[in-house]
Amino acid sequence: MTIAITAFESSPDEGQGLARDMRVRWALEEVGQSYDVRLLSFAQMKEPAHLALHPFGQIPTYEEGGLALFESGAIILHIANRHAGLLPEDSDARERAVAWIFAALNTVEPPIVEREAADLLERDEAWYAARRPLLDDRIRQRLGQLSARLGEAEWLDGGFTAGDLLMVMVLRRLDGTGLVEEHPNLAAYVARGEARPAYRRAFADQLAVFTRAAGAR
Ligand code: GTB
Repeated sequence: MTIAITAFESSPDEGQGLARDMRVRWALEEVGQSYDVRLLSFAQMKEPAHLALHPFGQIPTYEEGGLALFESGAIILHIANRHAGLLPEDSDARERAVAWIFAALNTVEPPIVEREAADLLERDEAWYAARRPLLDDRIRQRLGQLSARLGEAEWLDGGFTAGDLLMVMVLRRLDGTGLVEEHPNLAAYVARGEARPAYRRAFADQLAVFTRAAGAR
């Protein structure tokens, strides 16, 4: 069955893998599923046709036959449940991998998003300078805890899982901040994720959207 996902037609990072379709692309590459990509402008994301797929008018979405999904976590979980390669066979290990999916999205990502939002929307506020170090500290606390748990292991719980995929993607949002580099084991963990052939194919495909667009201009 053909799989179709949606992605940004143009993105602030110009295809550096930060927009959330990258997670879905990477998961599909890991399990060896081909897919089509429908590129959307910001205006198209808010039109009724897209709102029928995604109530919040965002990317990514995922369509496969009669199934339409939104929310990158739900999409990754669906792919991981349907295809071998992203969740362990053992049922307890599988549930723990799902816990890491939630940890990435619900525990580690929120303070990172909060910091990004502050930089984007609150720079001119009188309290921005005072609040910013607090936001960094909230992230540092999570990274310290994650680093302690990872230790010298390659992945968070045994072999590579969808939990690692999402955790690496979430940590990549801190590129350029130096916060991940405060923990060499976390920096090496992200580098291991980025070195996976499936990641590299997904990254190249996302980047190609923007290099093609630049070439056409
Ligand atoms: N919880 C949802 C999910 O996980 O799927 C969040 C989806 C979401 O935030 N989508 C963003 C979006 O569609 C794109 S990924 N935004 C448009 C809108 O809300 O109108 C967020 C993102 C985009 C670009 C960068 N970047 O260029 O650095 C980083 C992150």
